[in-house]
Formats: sequence, structure tokens, C-alpha cells
Amino acid sequence: MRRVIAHLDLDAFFASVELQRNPSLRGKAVIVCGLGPRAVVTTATYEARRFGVHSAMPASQARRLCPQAVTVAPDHQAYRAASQEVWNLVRSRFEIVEQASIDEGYIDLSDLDAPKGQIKGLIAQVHAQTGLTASAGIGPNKLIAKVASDADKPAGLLALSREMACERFAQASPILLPGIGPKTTERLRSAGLDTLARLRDTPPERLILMFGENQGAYLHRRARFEDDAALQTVREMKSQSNETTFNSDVRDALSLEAALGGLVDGLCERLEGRGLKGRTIAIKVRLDDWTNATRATTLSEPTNDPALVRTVATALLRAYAPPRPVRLLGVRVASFAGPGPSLVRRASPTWEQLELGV
Ligand code: TTP
Ligand code: MG
Repeated sequence: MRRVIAHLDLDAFFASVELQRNPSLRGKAVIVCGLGPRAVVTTATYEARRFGVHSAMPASQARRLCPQAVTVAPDHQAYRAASQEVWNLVRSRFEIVEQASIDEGYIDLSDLDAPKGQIKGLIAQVHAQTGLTASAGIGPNKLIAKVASDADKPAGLLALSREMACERFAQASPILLPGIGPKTTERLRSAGLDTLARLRDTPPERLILMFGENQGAYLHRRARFEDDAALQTVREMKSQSNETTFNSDVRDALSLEAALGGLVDGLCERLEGRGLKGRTIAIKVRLDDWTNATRATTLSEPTNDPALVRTVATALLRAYAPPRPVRLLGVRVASFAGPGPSLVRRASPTWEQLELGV
């Protein structure tokens, strides 16, 4: 069966939403980042990227690289609203859609005529309706669609067969491929396998010797742009959490408990809104030396009651008694049950943590 998959990804998403609201920023270097000392760049316009600014870079470094840039504090509510508008539109035009993050997702076009024209039409409508530009890639599987959408940003539209993808990215580093991270890339490089062409030409047995059965075979398939992953159109939501990184590490138990209370309130409000109640309550603590601890308790009945969650979470925190100053504190509710839906549309991940420097 012939598969045709598209990957759609909005260009410089958070920054583009800011430009919509404030057109005087158009054409300028704009960096979206928090204000705290540990803030990192969430994204930047392509004008700022020319100076080397990129996502996840410390904001201080970005300002040094591009001092003339306008910095804007992130407004996640606005980004969620813009994202929802875009993905509602996508779902109104296509049946099989996997939203993979706040600004990207996959569309199955296998049963449609003129798939490239369909995606062109979608991108035009997204632009007309929201002012946002998007890039898309089209290919016989998710891997090729994703790599193709990244290859010609911004406002790119690239359709590639597997053979074309192999040829076009032959000299690229293996890190180009989602699923191959920096550690694997480094191991490959030290074995002389620094391009996709070299990786592709390596006998799978050698990769299996180096990386084991599963990962070796996986690398062999990836390098050949083979991928049979299905679109995940729904996902079971397993847990919900809320966490924060402090601007400076916190020692004092009362301050930690107060922060925990705020996190619990935010989380319970979200659970209530989604009709979810959970039996497991957990806390997560990251210390100033970056060690992490989690502690959890399971109740006999599911809850989203802030008073109860707060009592349980506070007890867990007191029992753990952080031995060092705390960098990050989080709370999680899991084991959902009860009246709420257990199957929920895949939620967009939040980037609040990243922006705060986690
Ligand atoms: P991306 O799609 O990775 O980036 P982008 O849309 O800003 O730029 P482009 O796609 O044109 O390369 O991520 C989407 C949004 O997610 C981005 O606008 C901001 C947020 N984000 C972070 O907050 N931190 C990160 O490290 C990354 C990669 C993204
Ligand atoms: Mg994007």
C-alpha cells in the first residue's frame, strides 16, 4: 500500500505569533525569552537566527550575539490559542492527523488526489486565517516528511521519495535524523561514520555489533530513510504535571511548601477543566547539583481536589526533606480514573519549563 505522509511545522512559531500582534516587529530580529537569570530562548525570528541565536540558548548569550534584537516575554496562552486555531483548521480539512507538538504534526494523504496541492491549499488557508507561515514536507513515511519540512524553512514545501531523500541528505550528519541524538552521532563519528551515506553503506552486522540488535537495525533503517511508524491520532493521557524552576535555588522549607501549593492549584484547575481525577500523587525535586528525586503516594480514590493533593504533596516533600537547595519543584497526578475521559486528544507539550531554563 502506497503511503503519502505530510509533516507541517509553523515557522518561528512563538515569534510569528508575536509579529501578528505587533506588526512593527516585522522584519526585525526578535527573540522570545523569559526575563529571569536562567531564561533560555524559546525561539527567534529568522532575522535573529542569522546571528547564531537559536532555541534553548541562554537568553544572556543570545543578547550578546544579537544586541539589537527586540526581546519579547513568552505568552503561552496566545501560543496555545494560535496553535488550536491552526490544528482545528487542519482537522477540518483532513481526516487522519497527528498533532506532534504545539506547532507541528503529521497528515495522512494516502487516499487523496494531488497531495502536494492539498498541502499548498492548507498552508495558504493557514496564512489567510492566522497570518502564520508554515513549512511542509511530503514523503512516503513520517521520517522523510519531517526531514523534508525542516530542509527548506521558512515557507518551504518539499516532496521527496525515499531515493531522493537518500541522495539529497547523503553528506548530512546522522544527527539530521530525528531519533539519532548527539551521543549516537558522536559514537558513529568516532567509528568514521560521519555522514548518512557512510552510515547507509555500513553492513547492518557492524552496526549491530556496535549498538546491539535493536538499535543497530534501527540505525540501518533510519539511514536508508525507512520508517513504518503509524500516525498516532489519539493517545492515552497517563498523567498531568506542573513544575517550576526557581530563579535562584530555594533552601527554606516554608518557601518550598508555598511554591508547591501554587503548583498544586494550577495543576488541579487543569485536571478539573479536563474532567480528570487521579489516584497517584507525586512530587519531583531537582537539587542545585542537578540530582533528581521523585516521591509518590497512591490513594484509594481518585482526586483532583487541591486541598487533598496539597496535603499529600506537602507530606511527600516533608518526608523527603531536600538535603540541598532546590532548583526545580514539580507535582504530578497520575492513574486517572472516574468520570473523566481516559482517551483524550494528544496534548501539546508545554515549553514553559524550557523557557525557565530547566
Ligand atoms: P520549533 O518548531 O522547533 O521552532 P520554531 O517554530 O520556532 O522555528 P522553525 O520551526 O521555523 O525552525 O518549535 C516550536 C515552538 O516551540 C517555538 O516557536 C518555541 C517552542 N520551543 C521552545 O520553547 N524551546 C525549544 O527549545 C524549542 C526547540 C521550541
Ligand atoms: Mg516550528
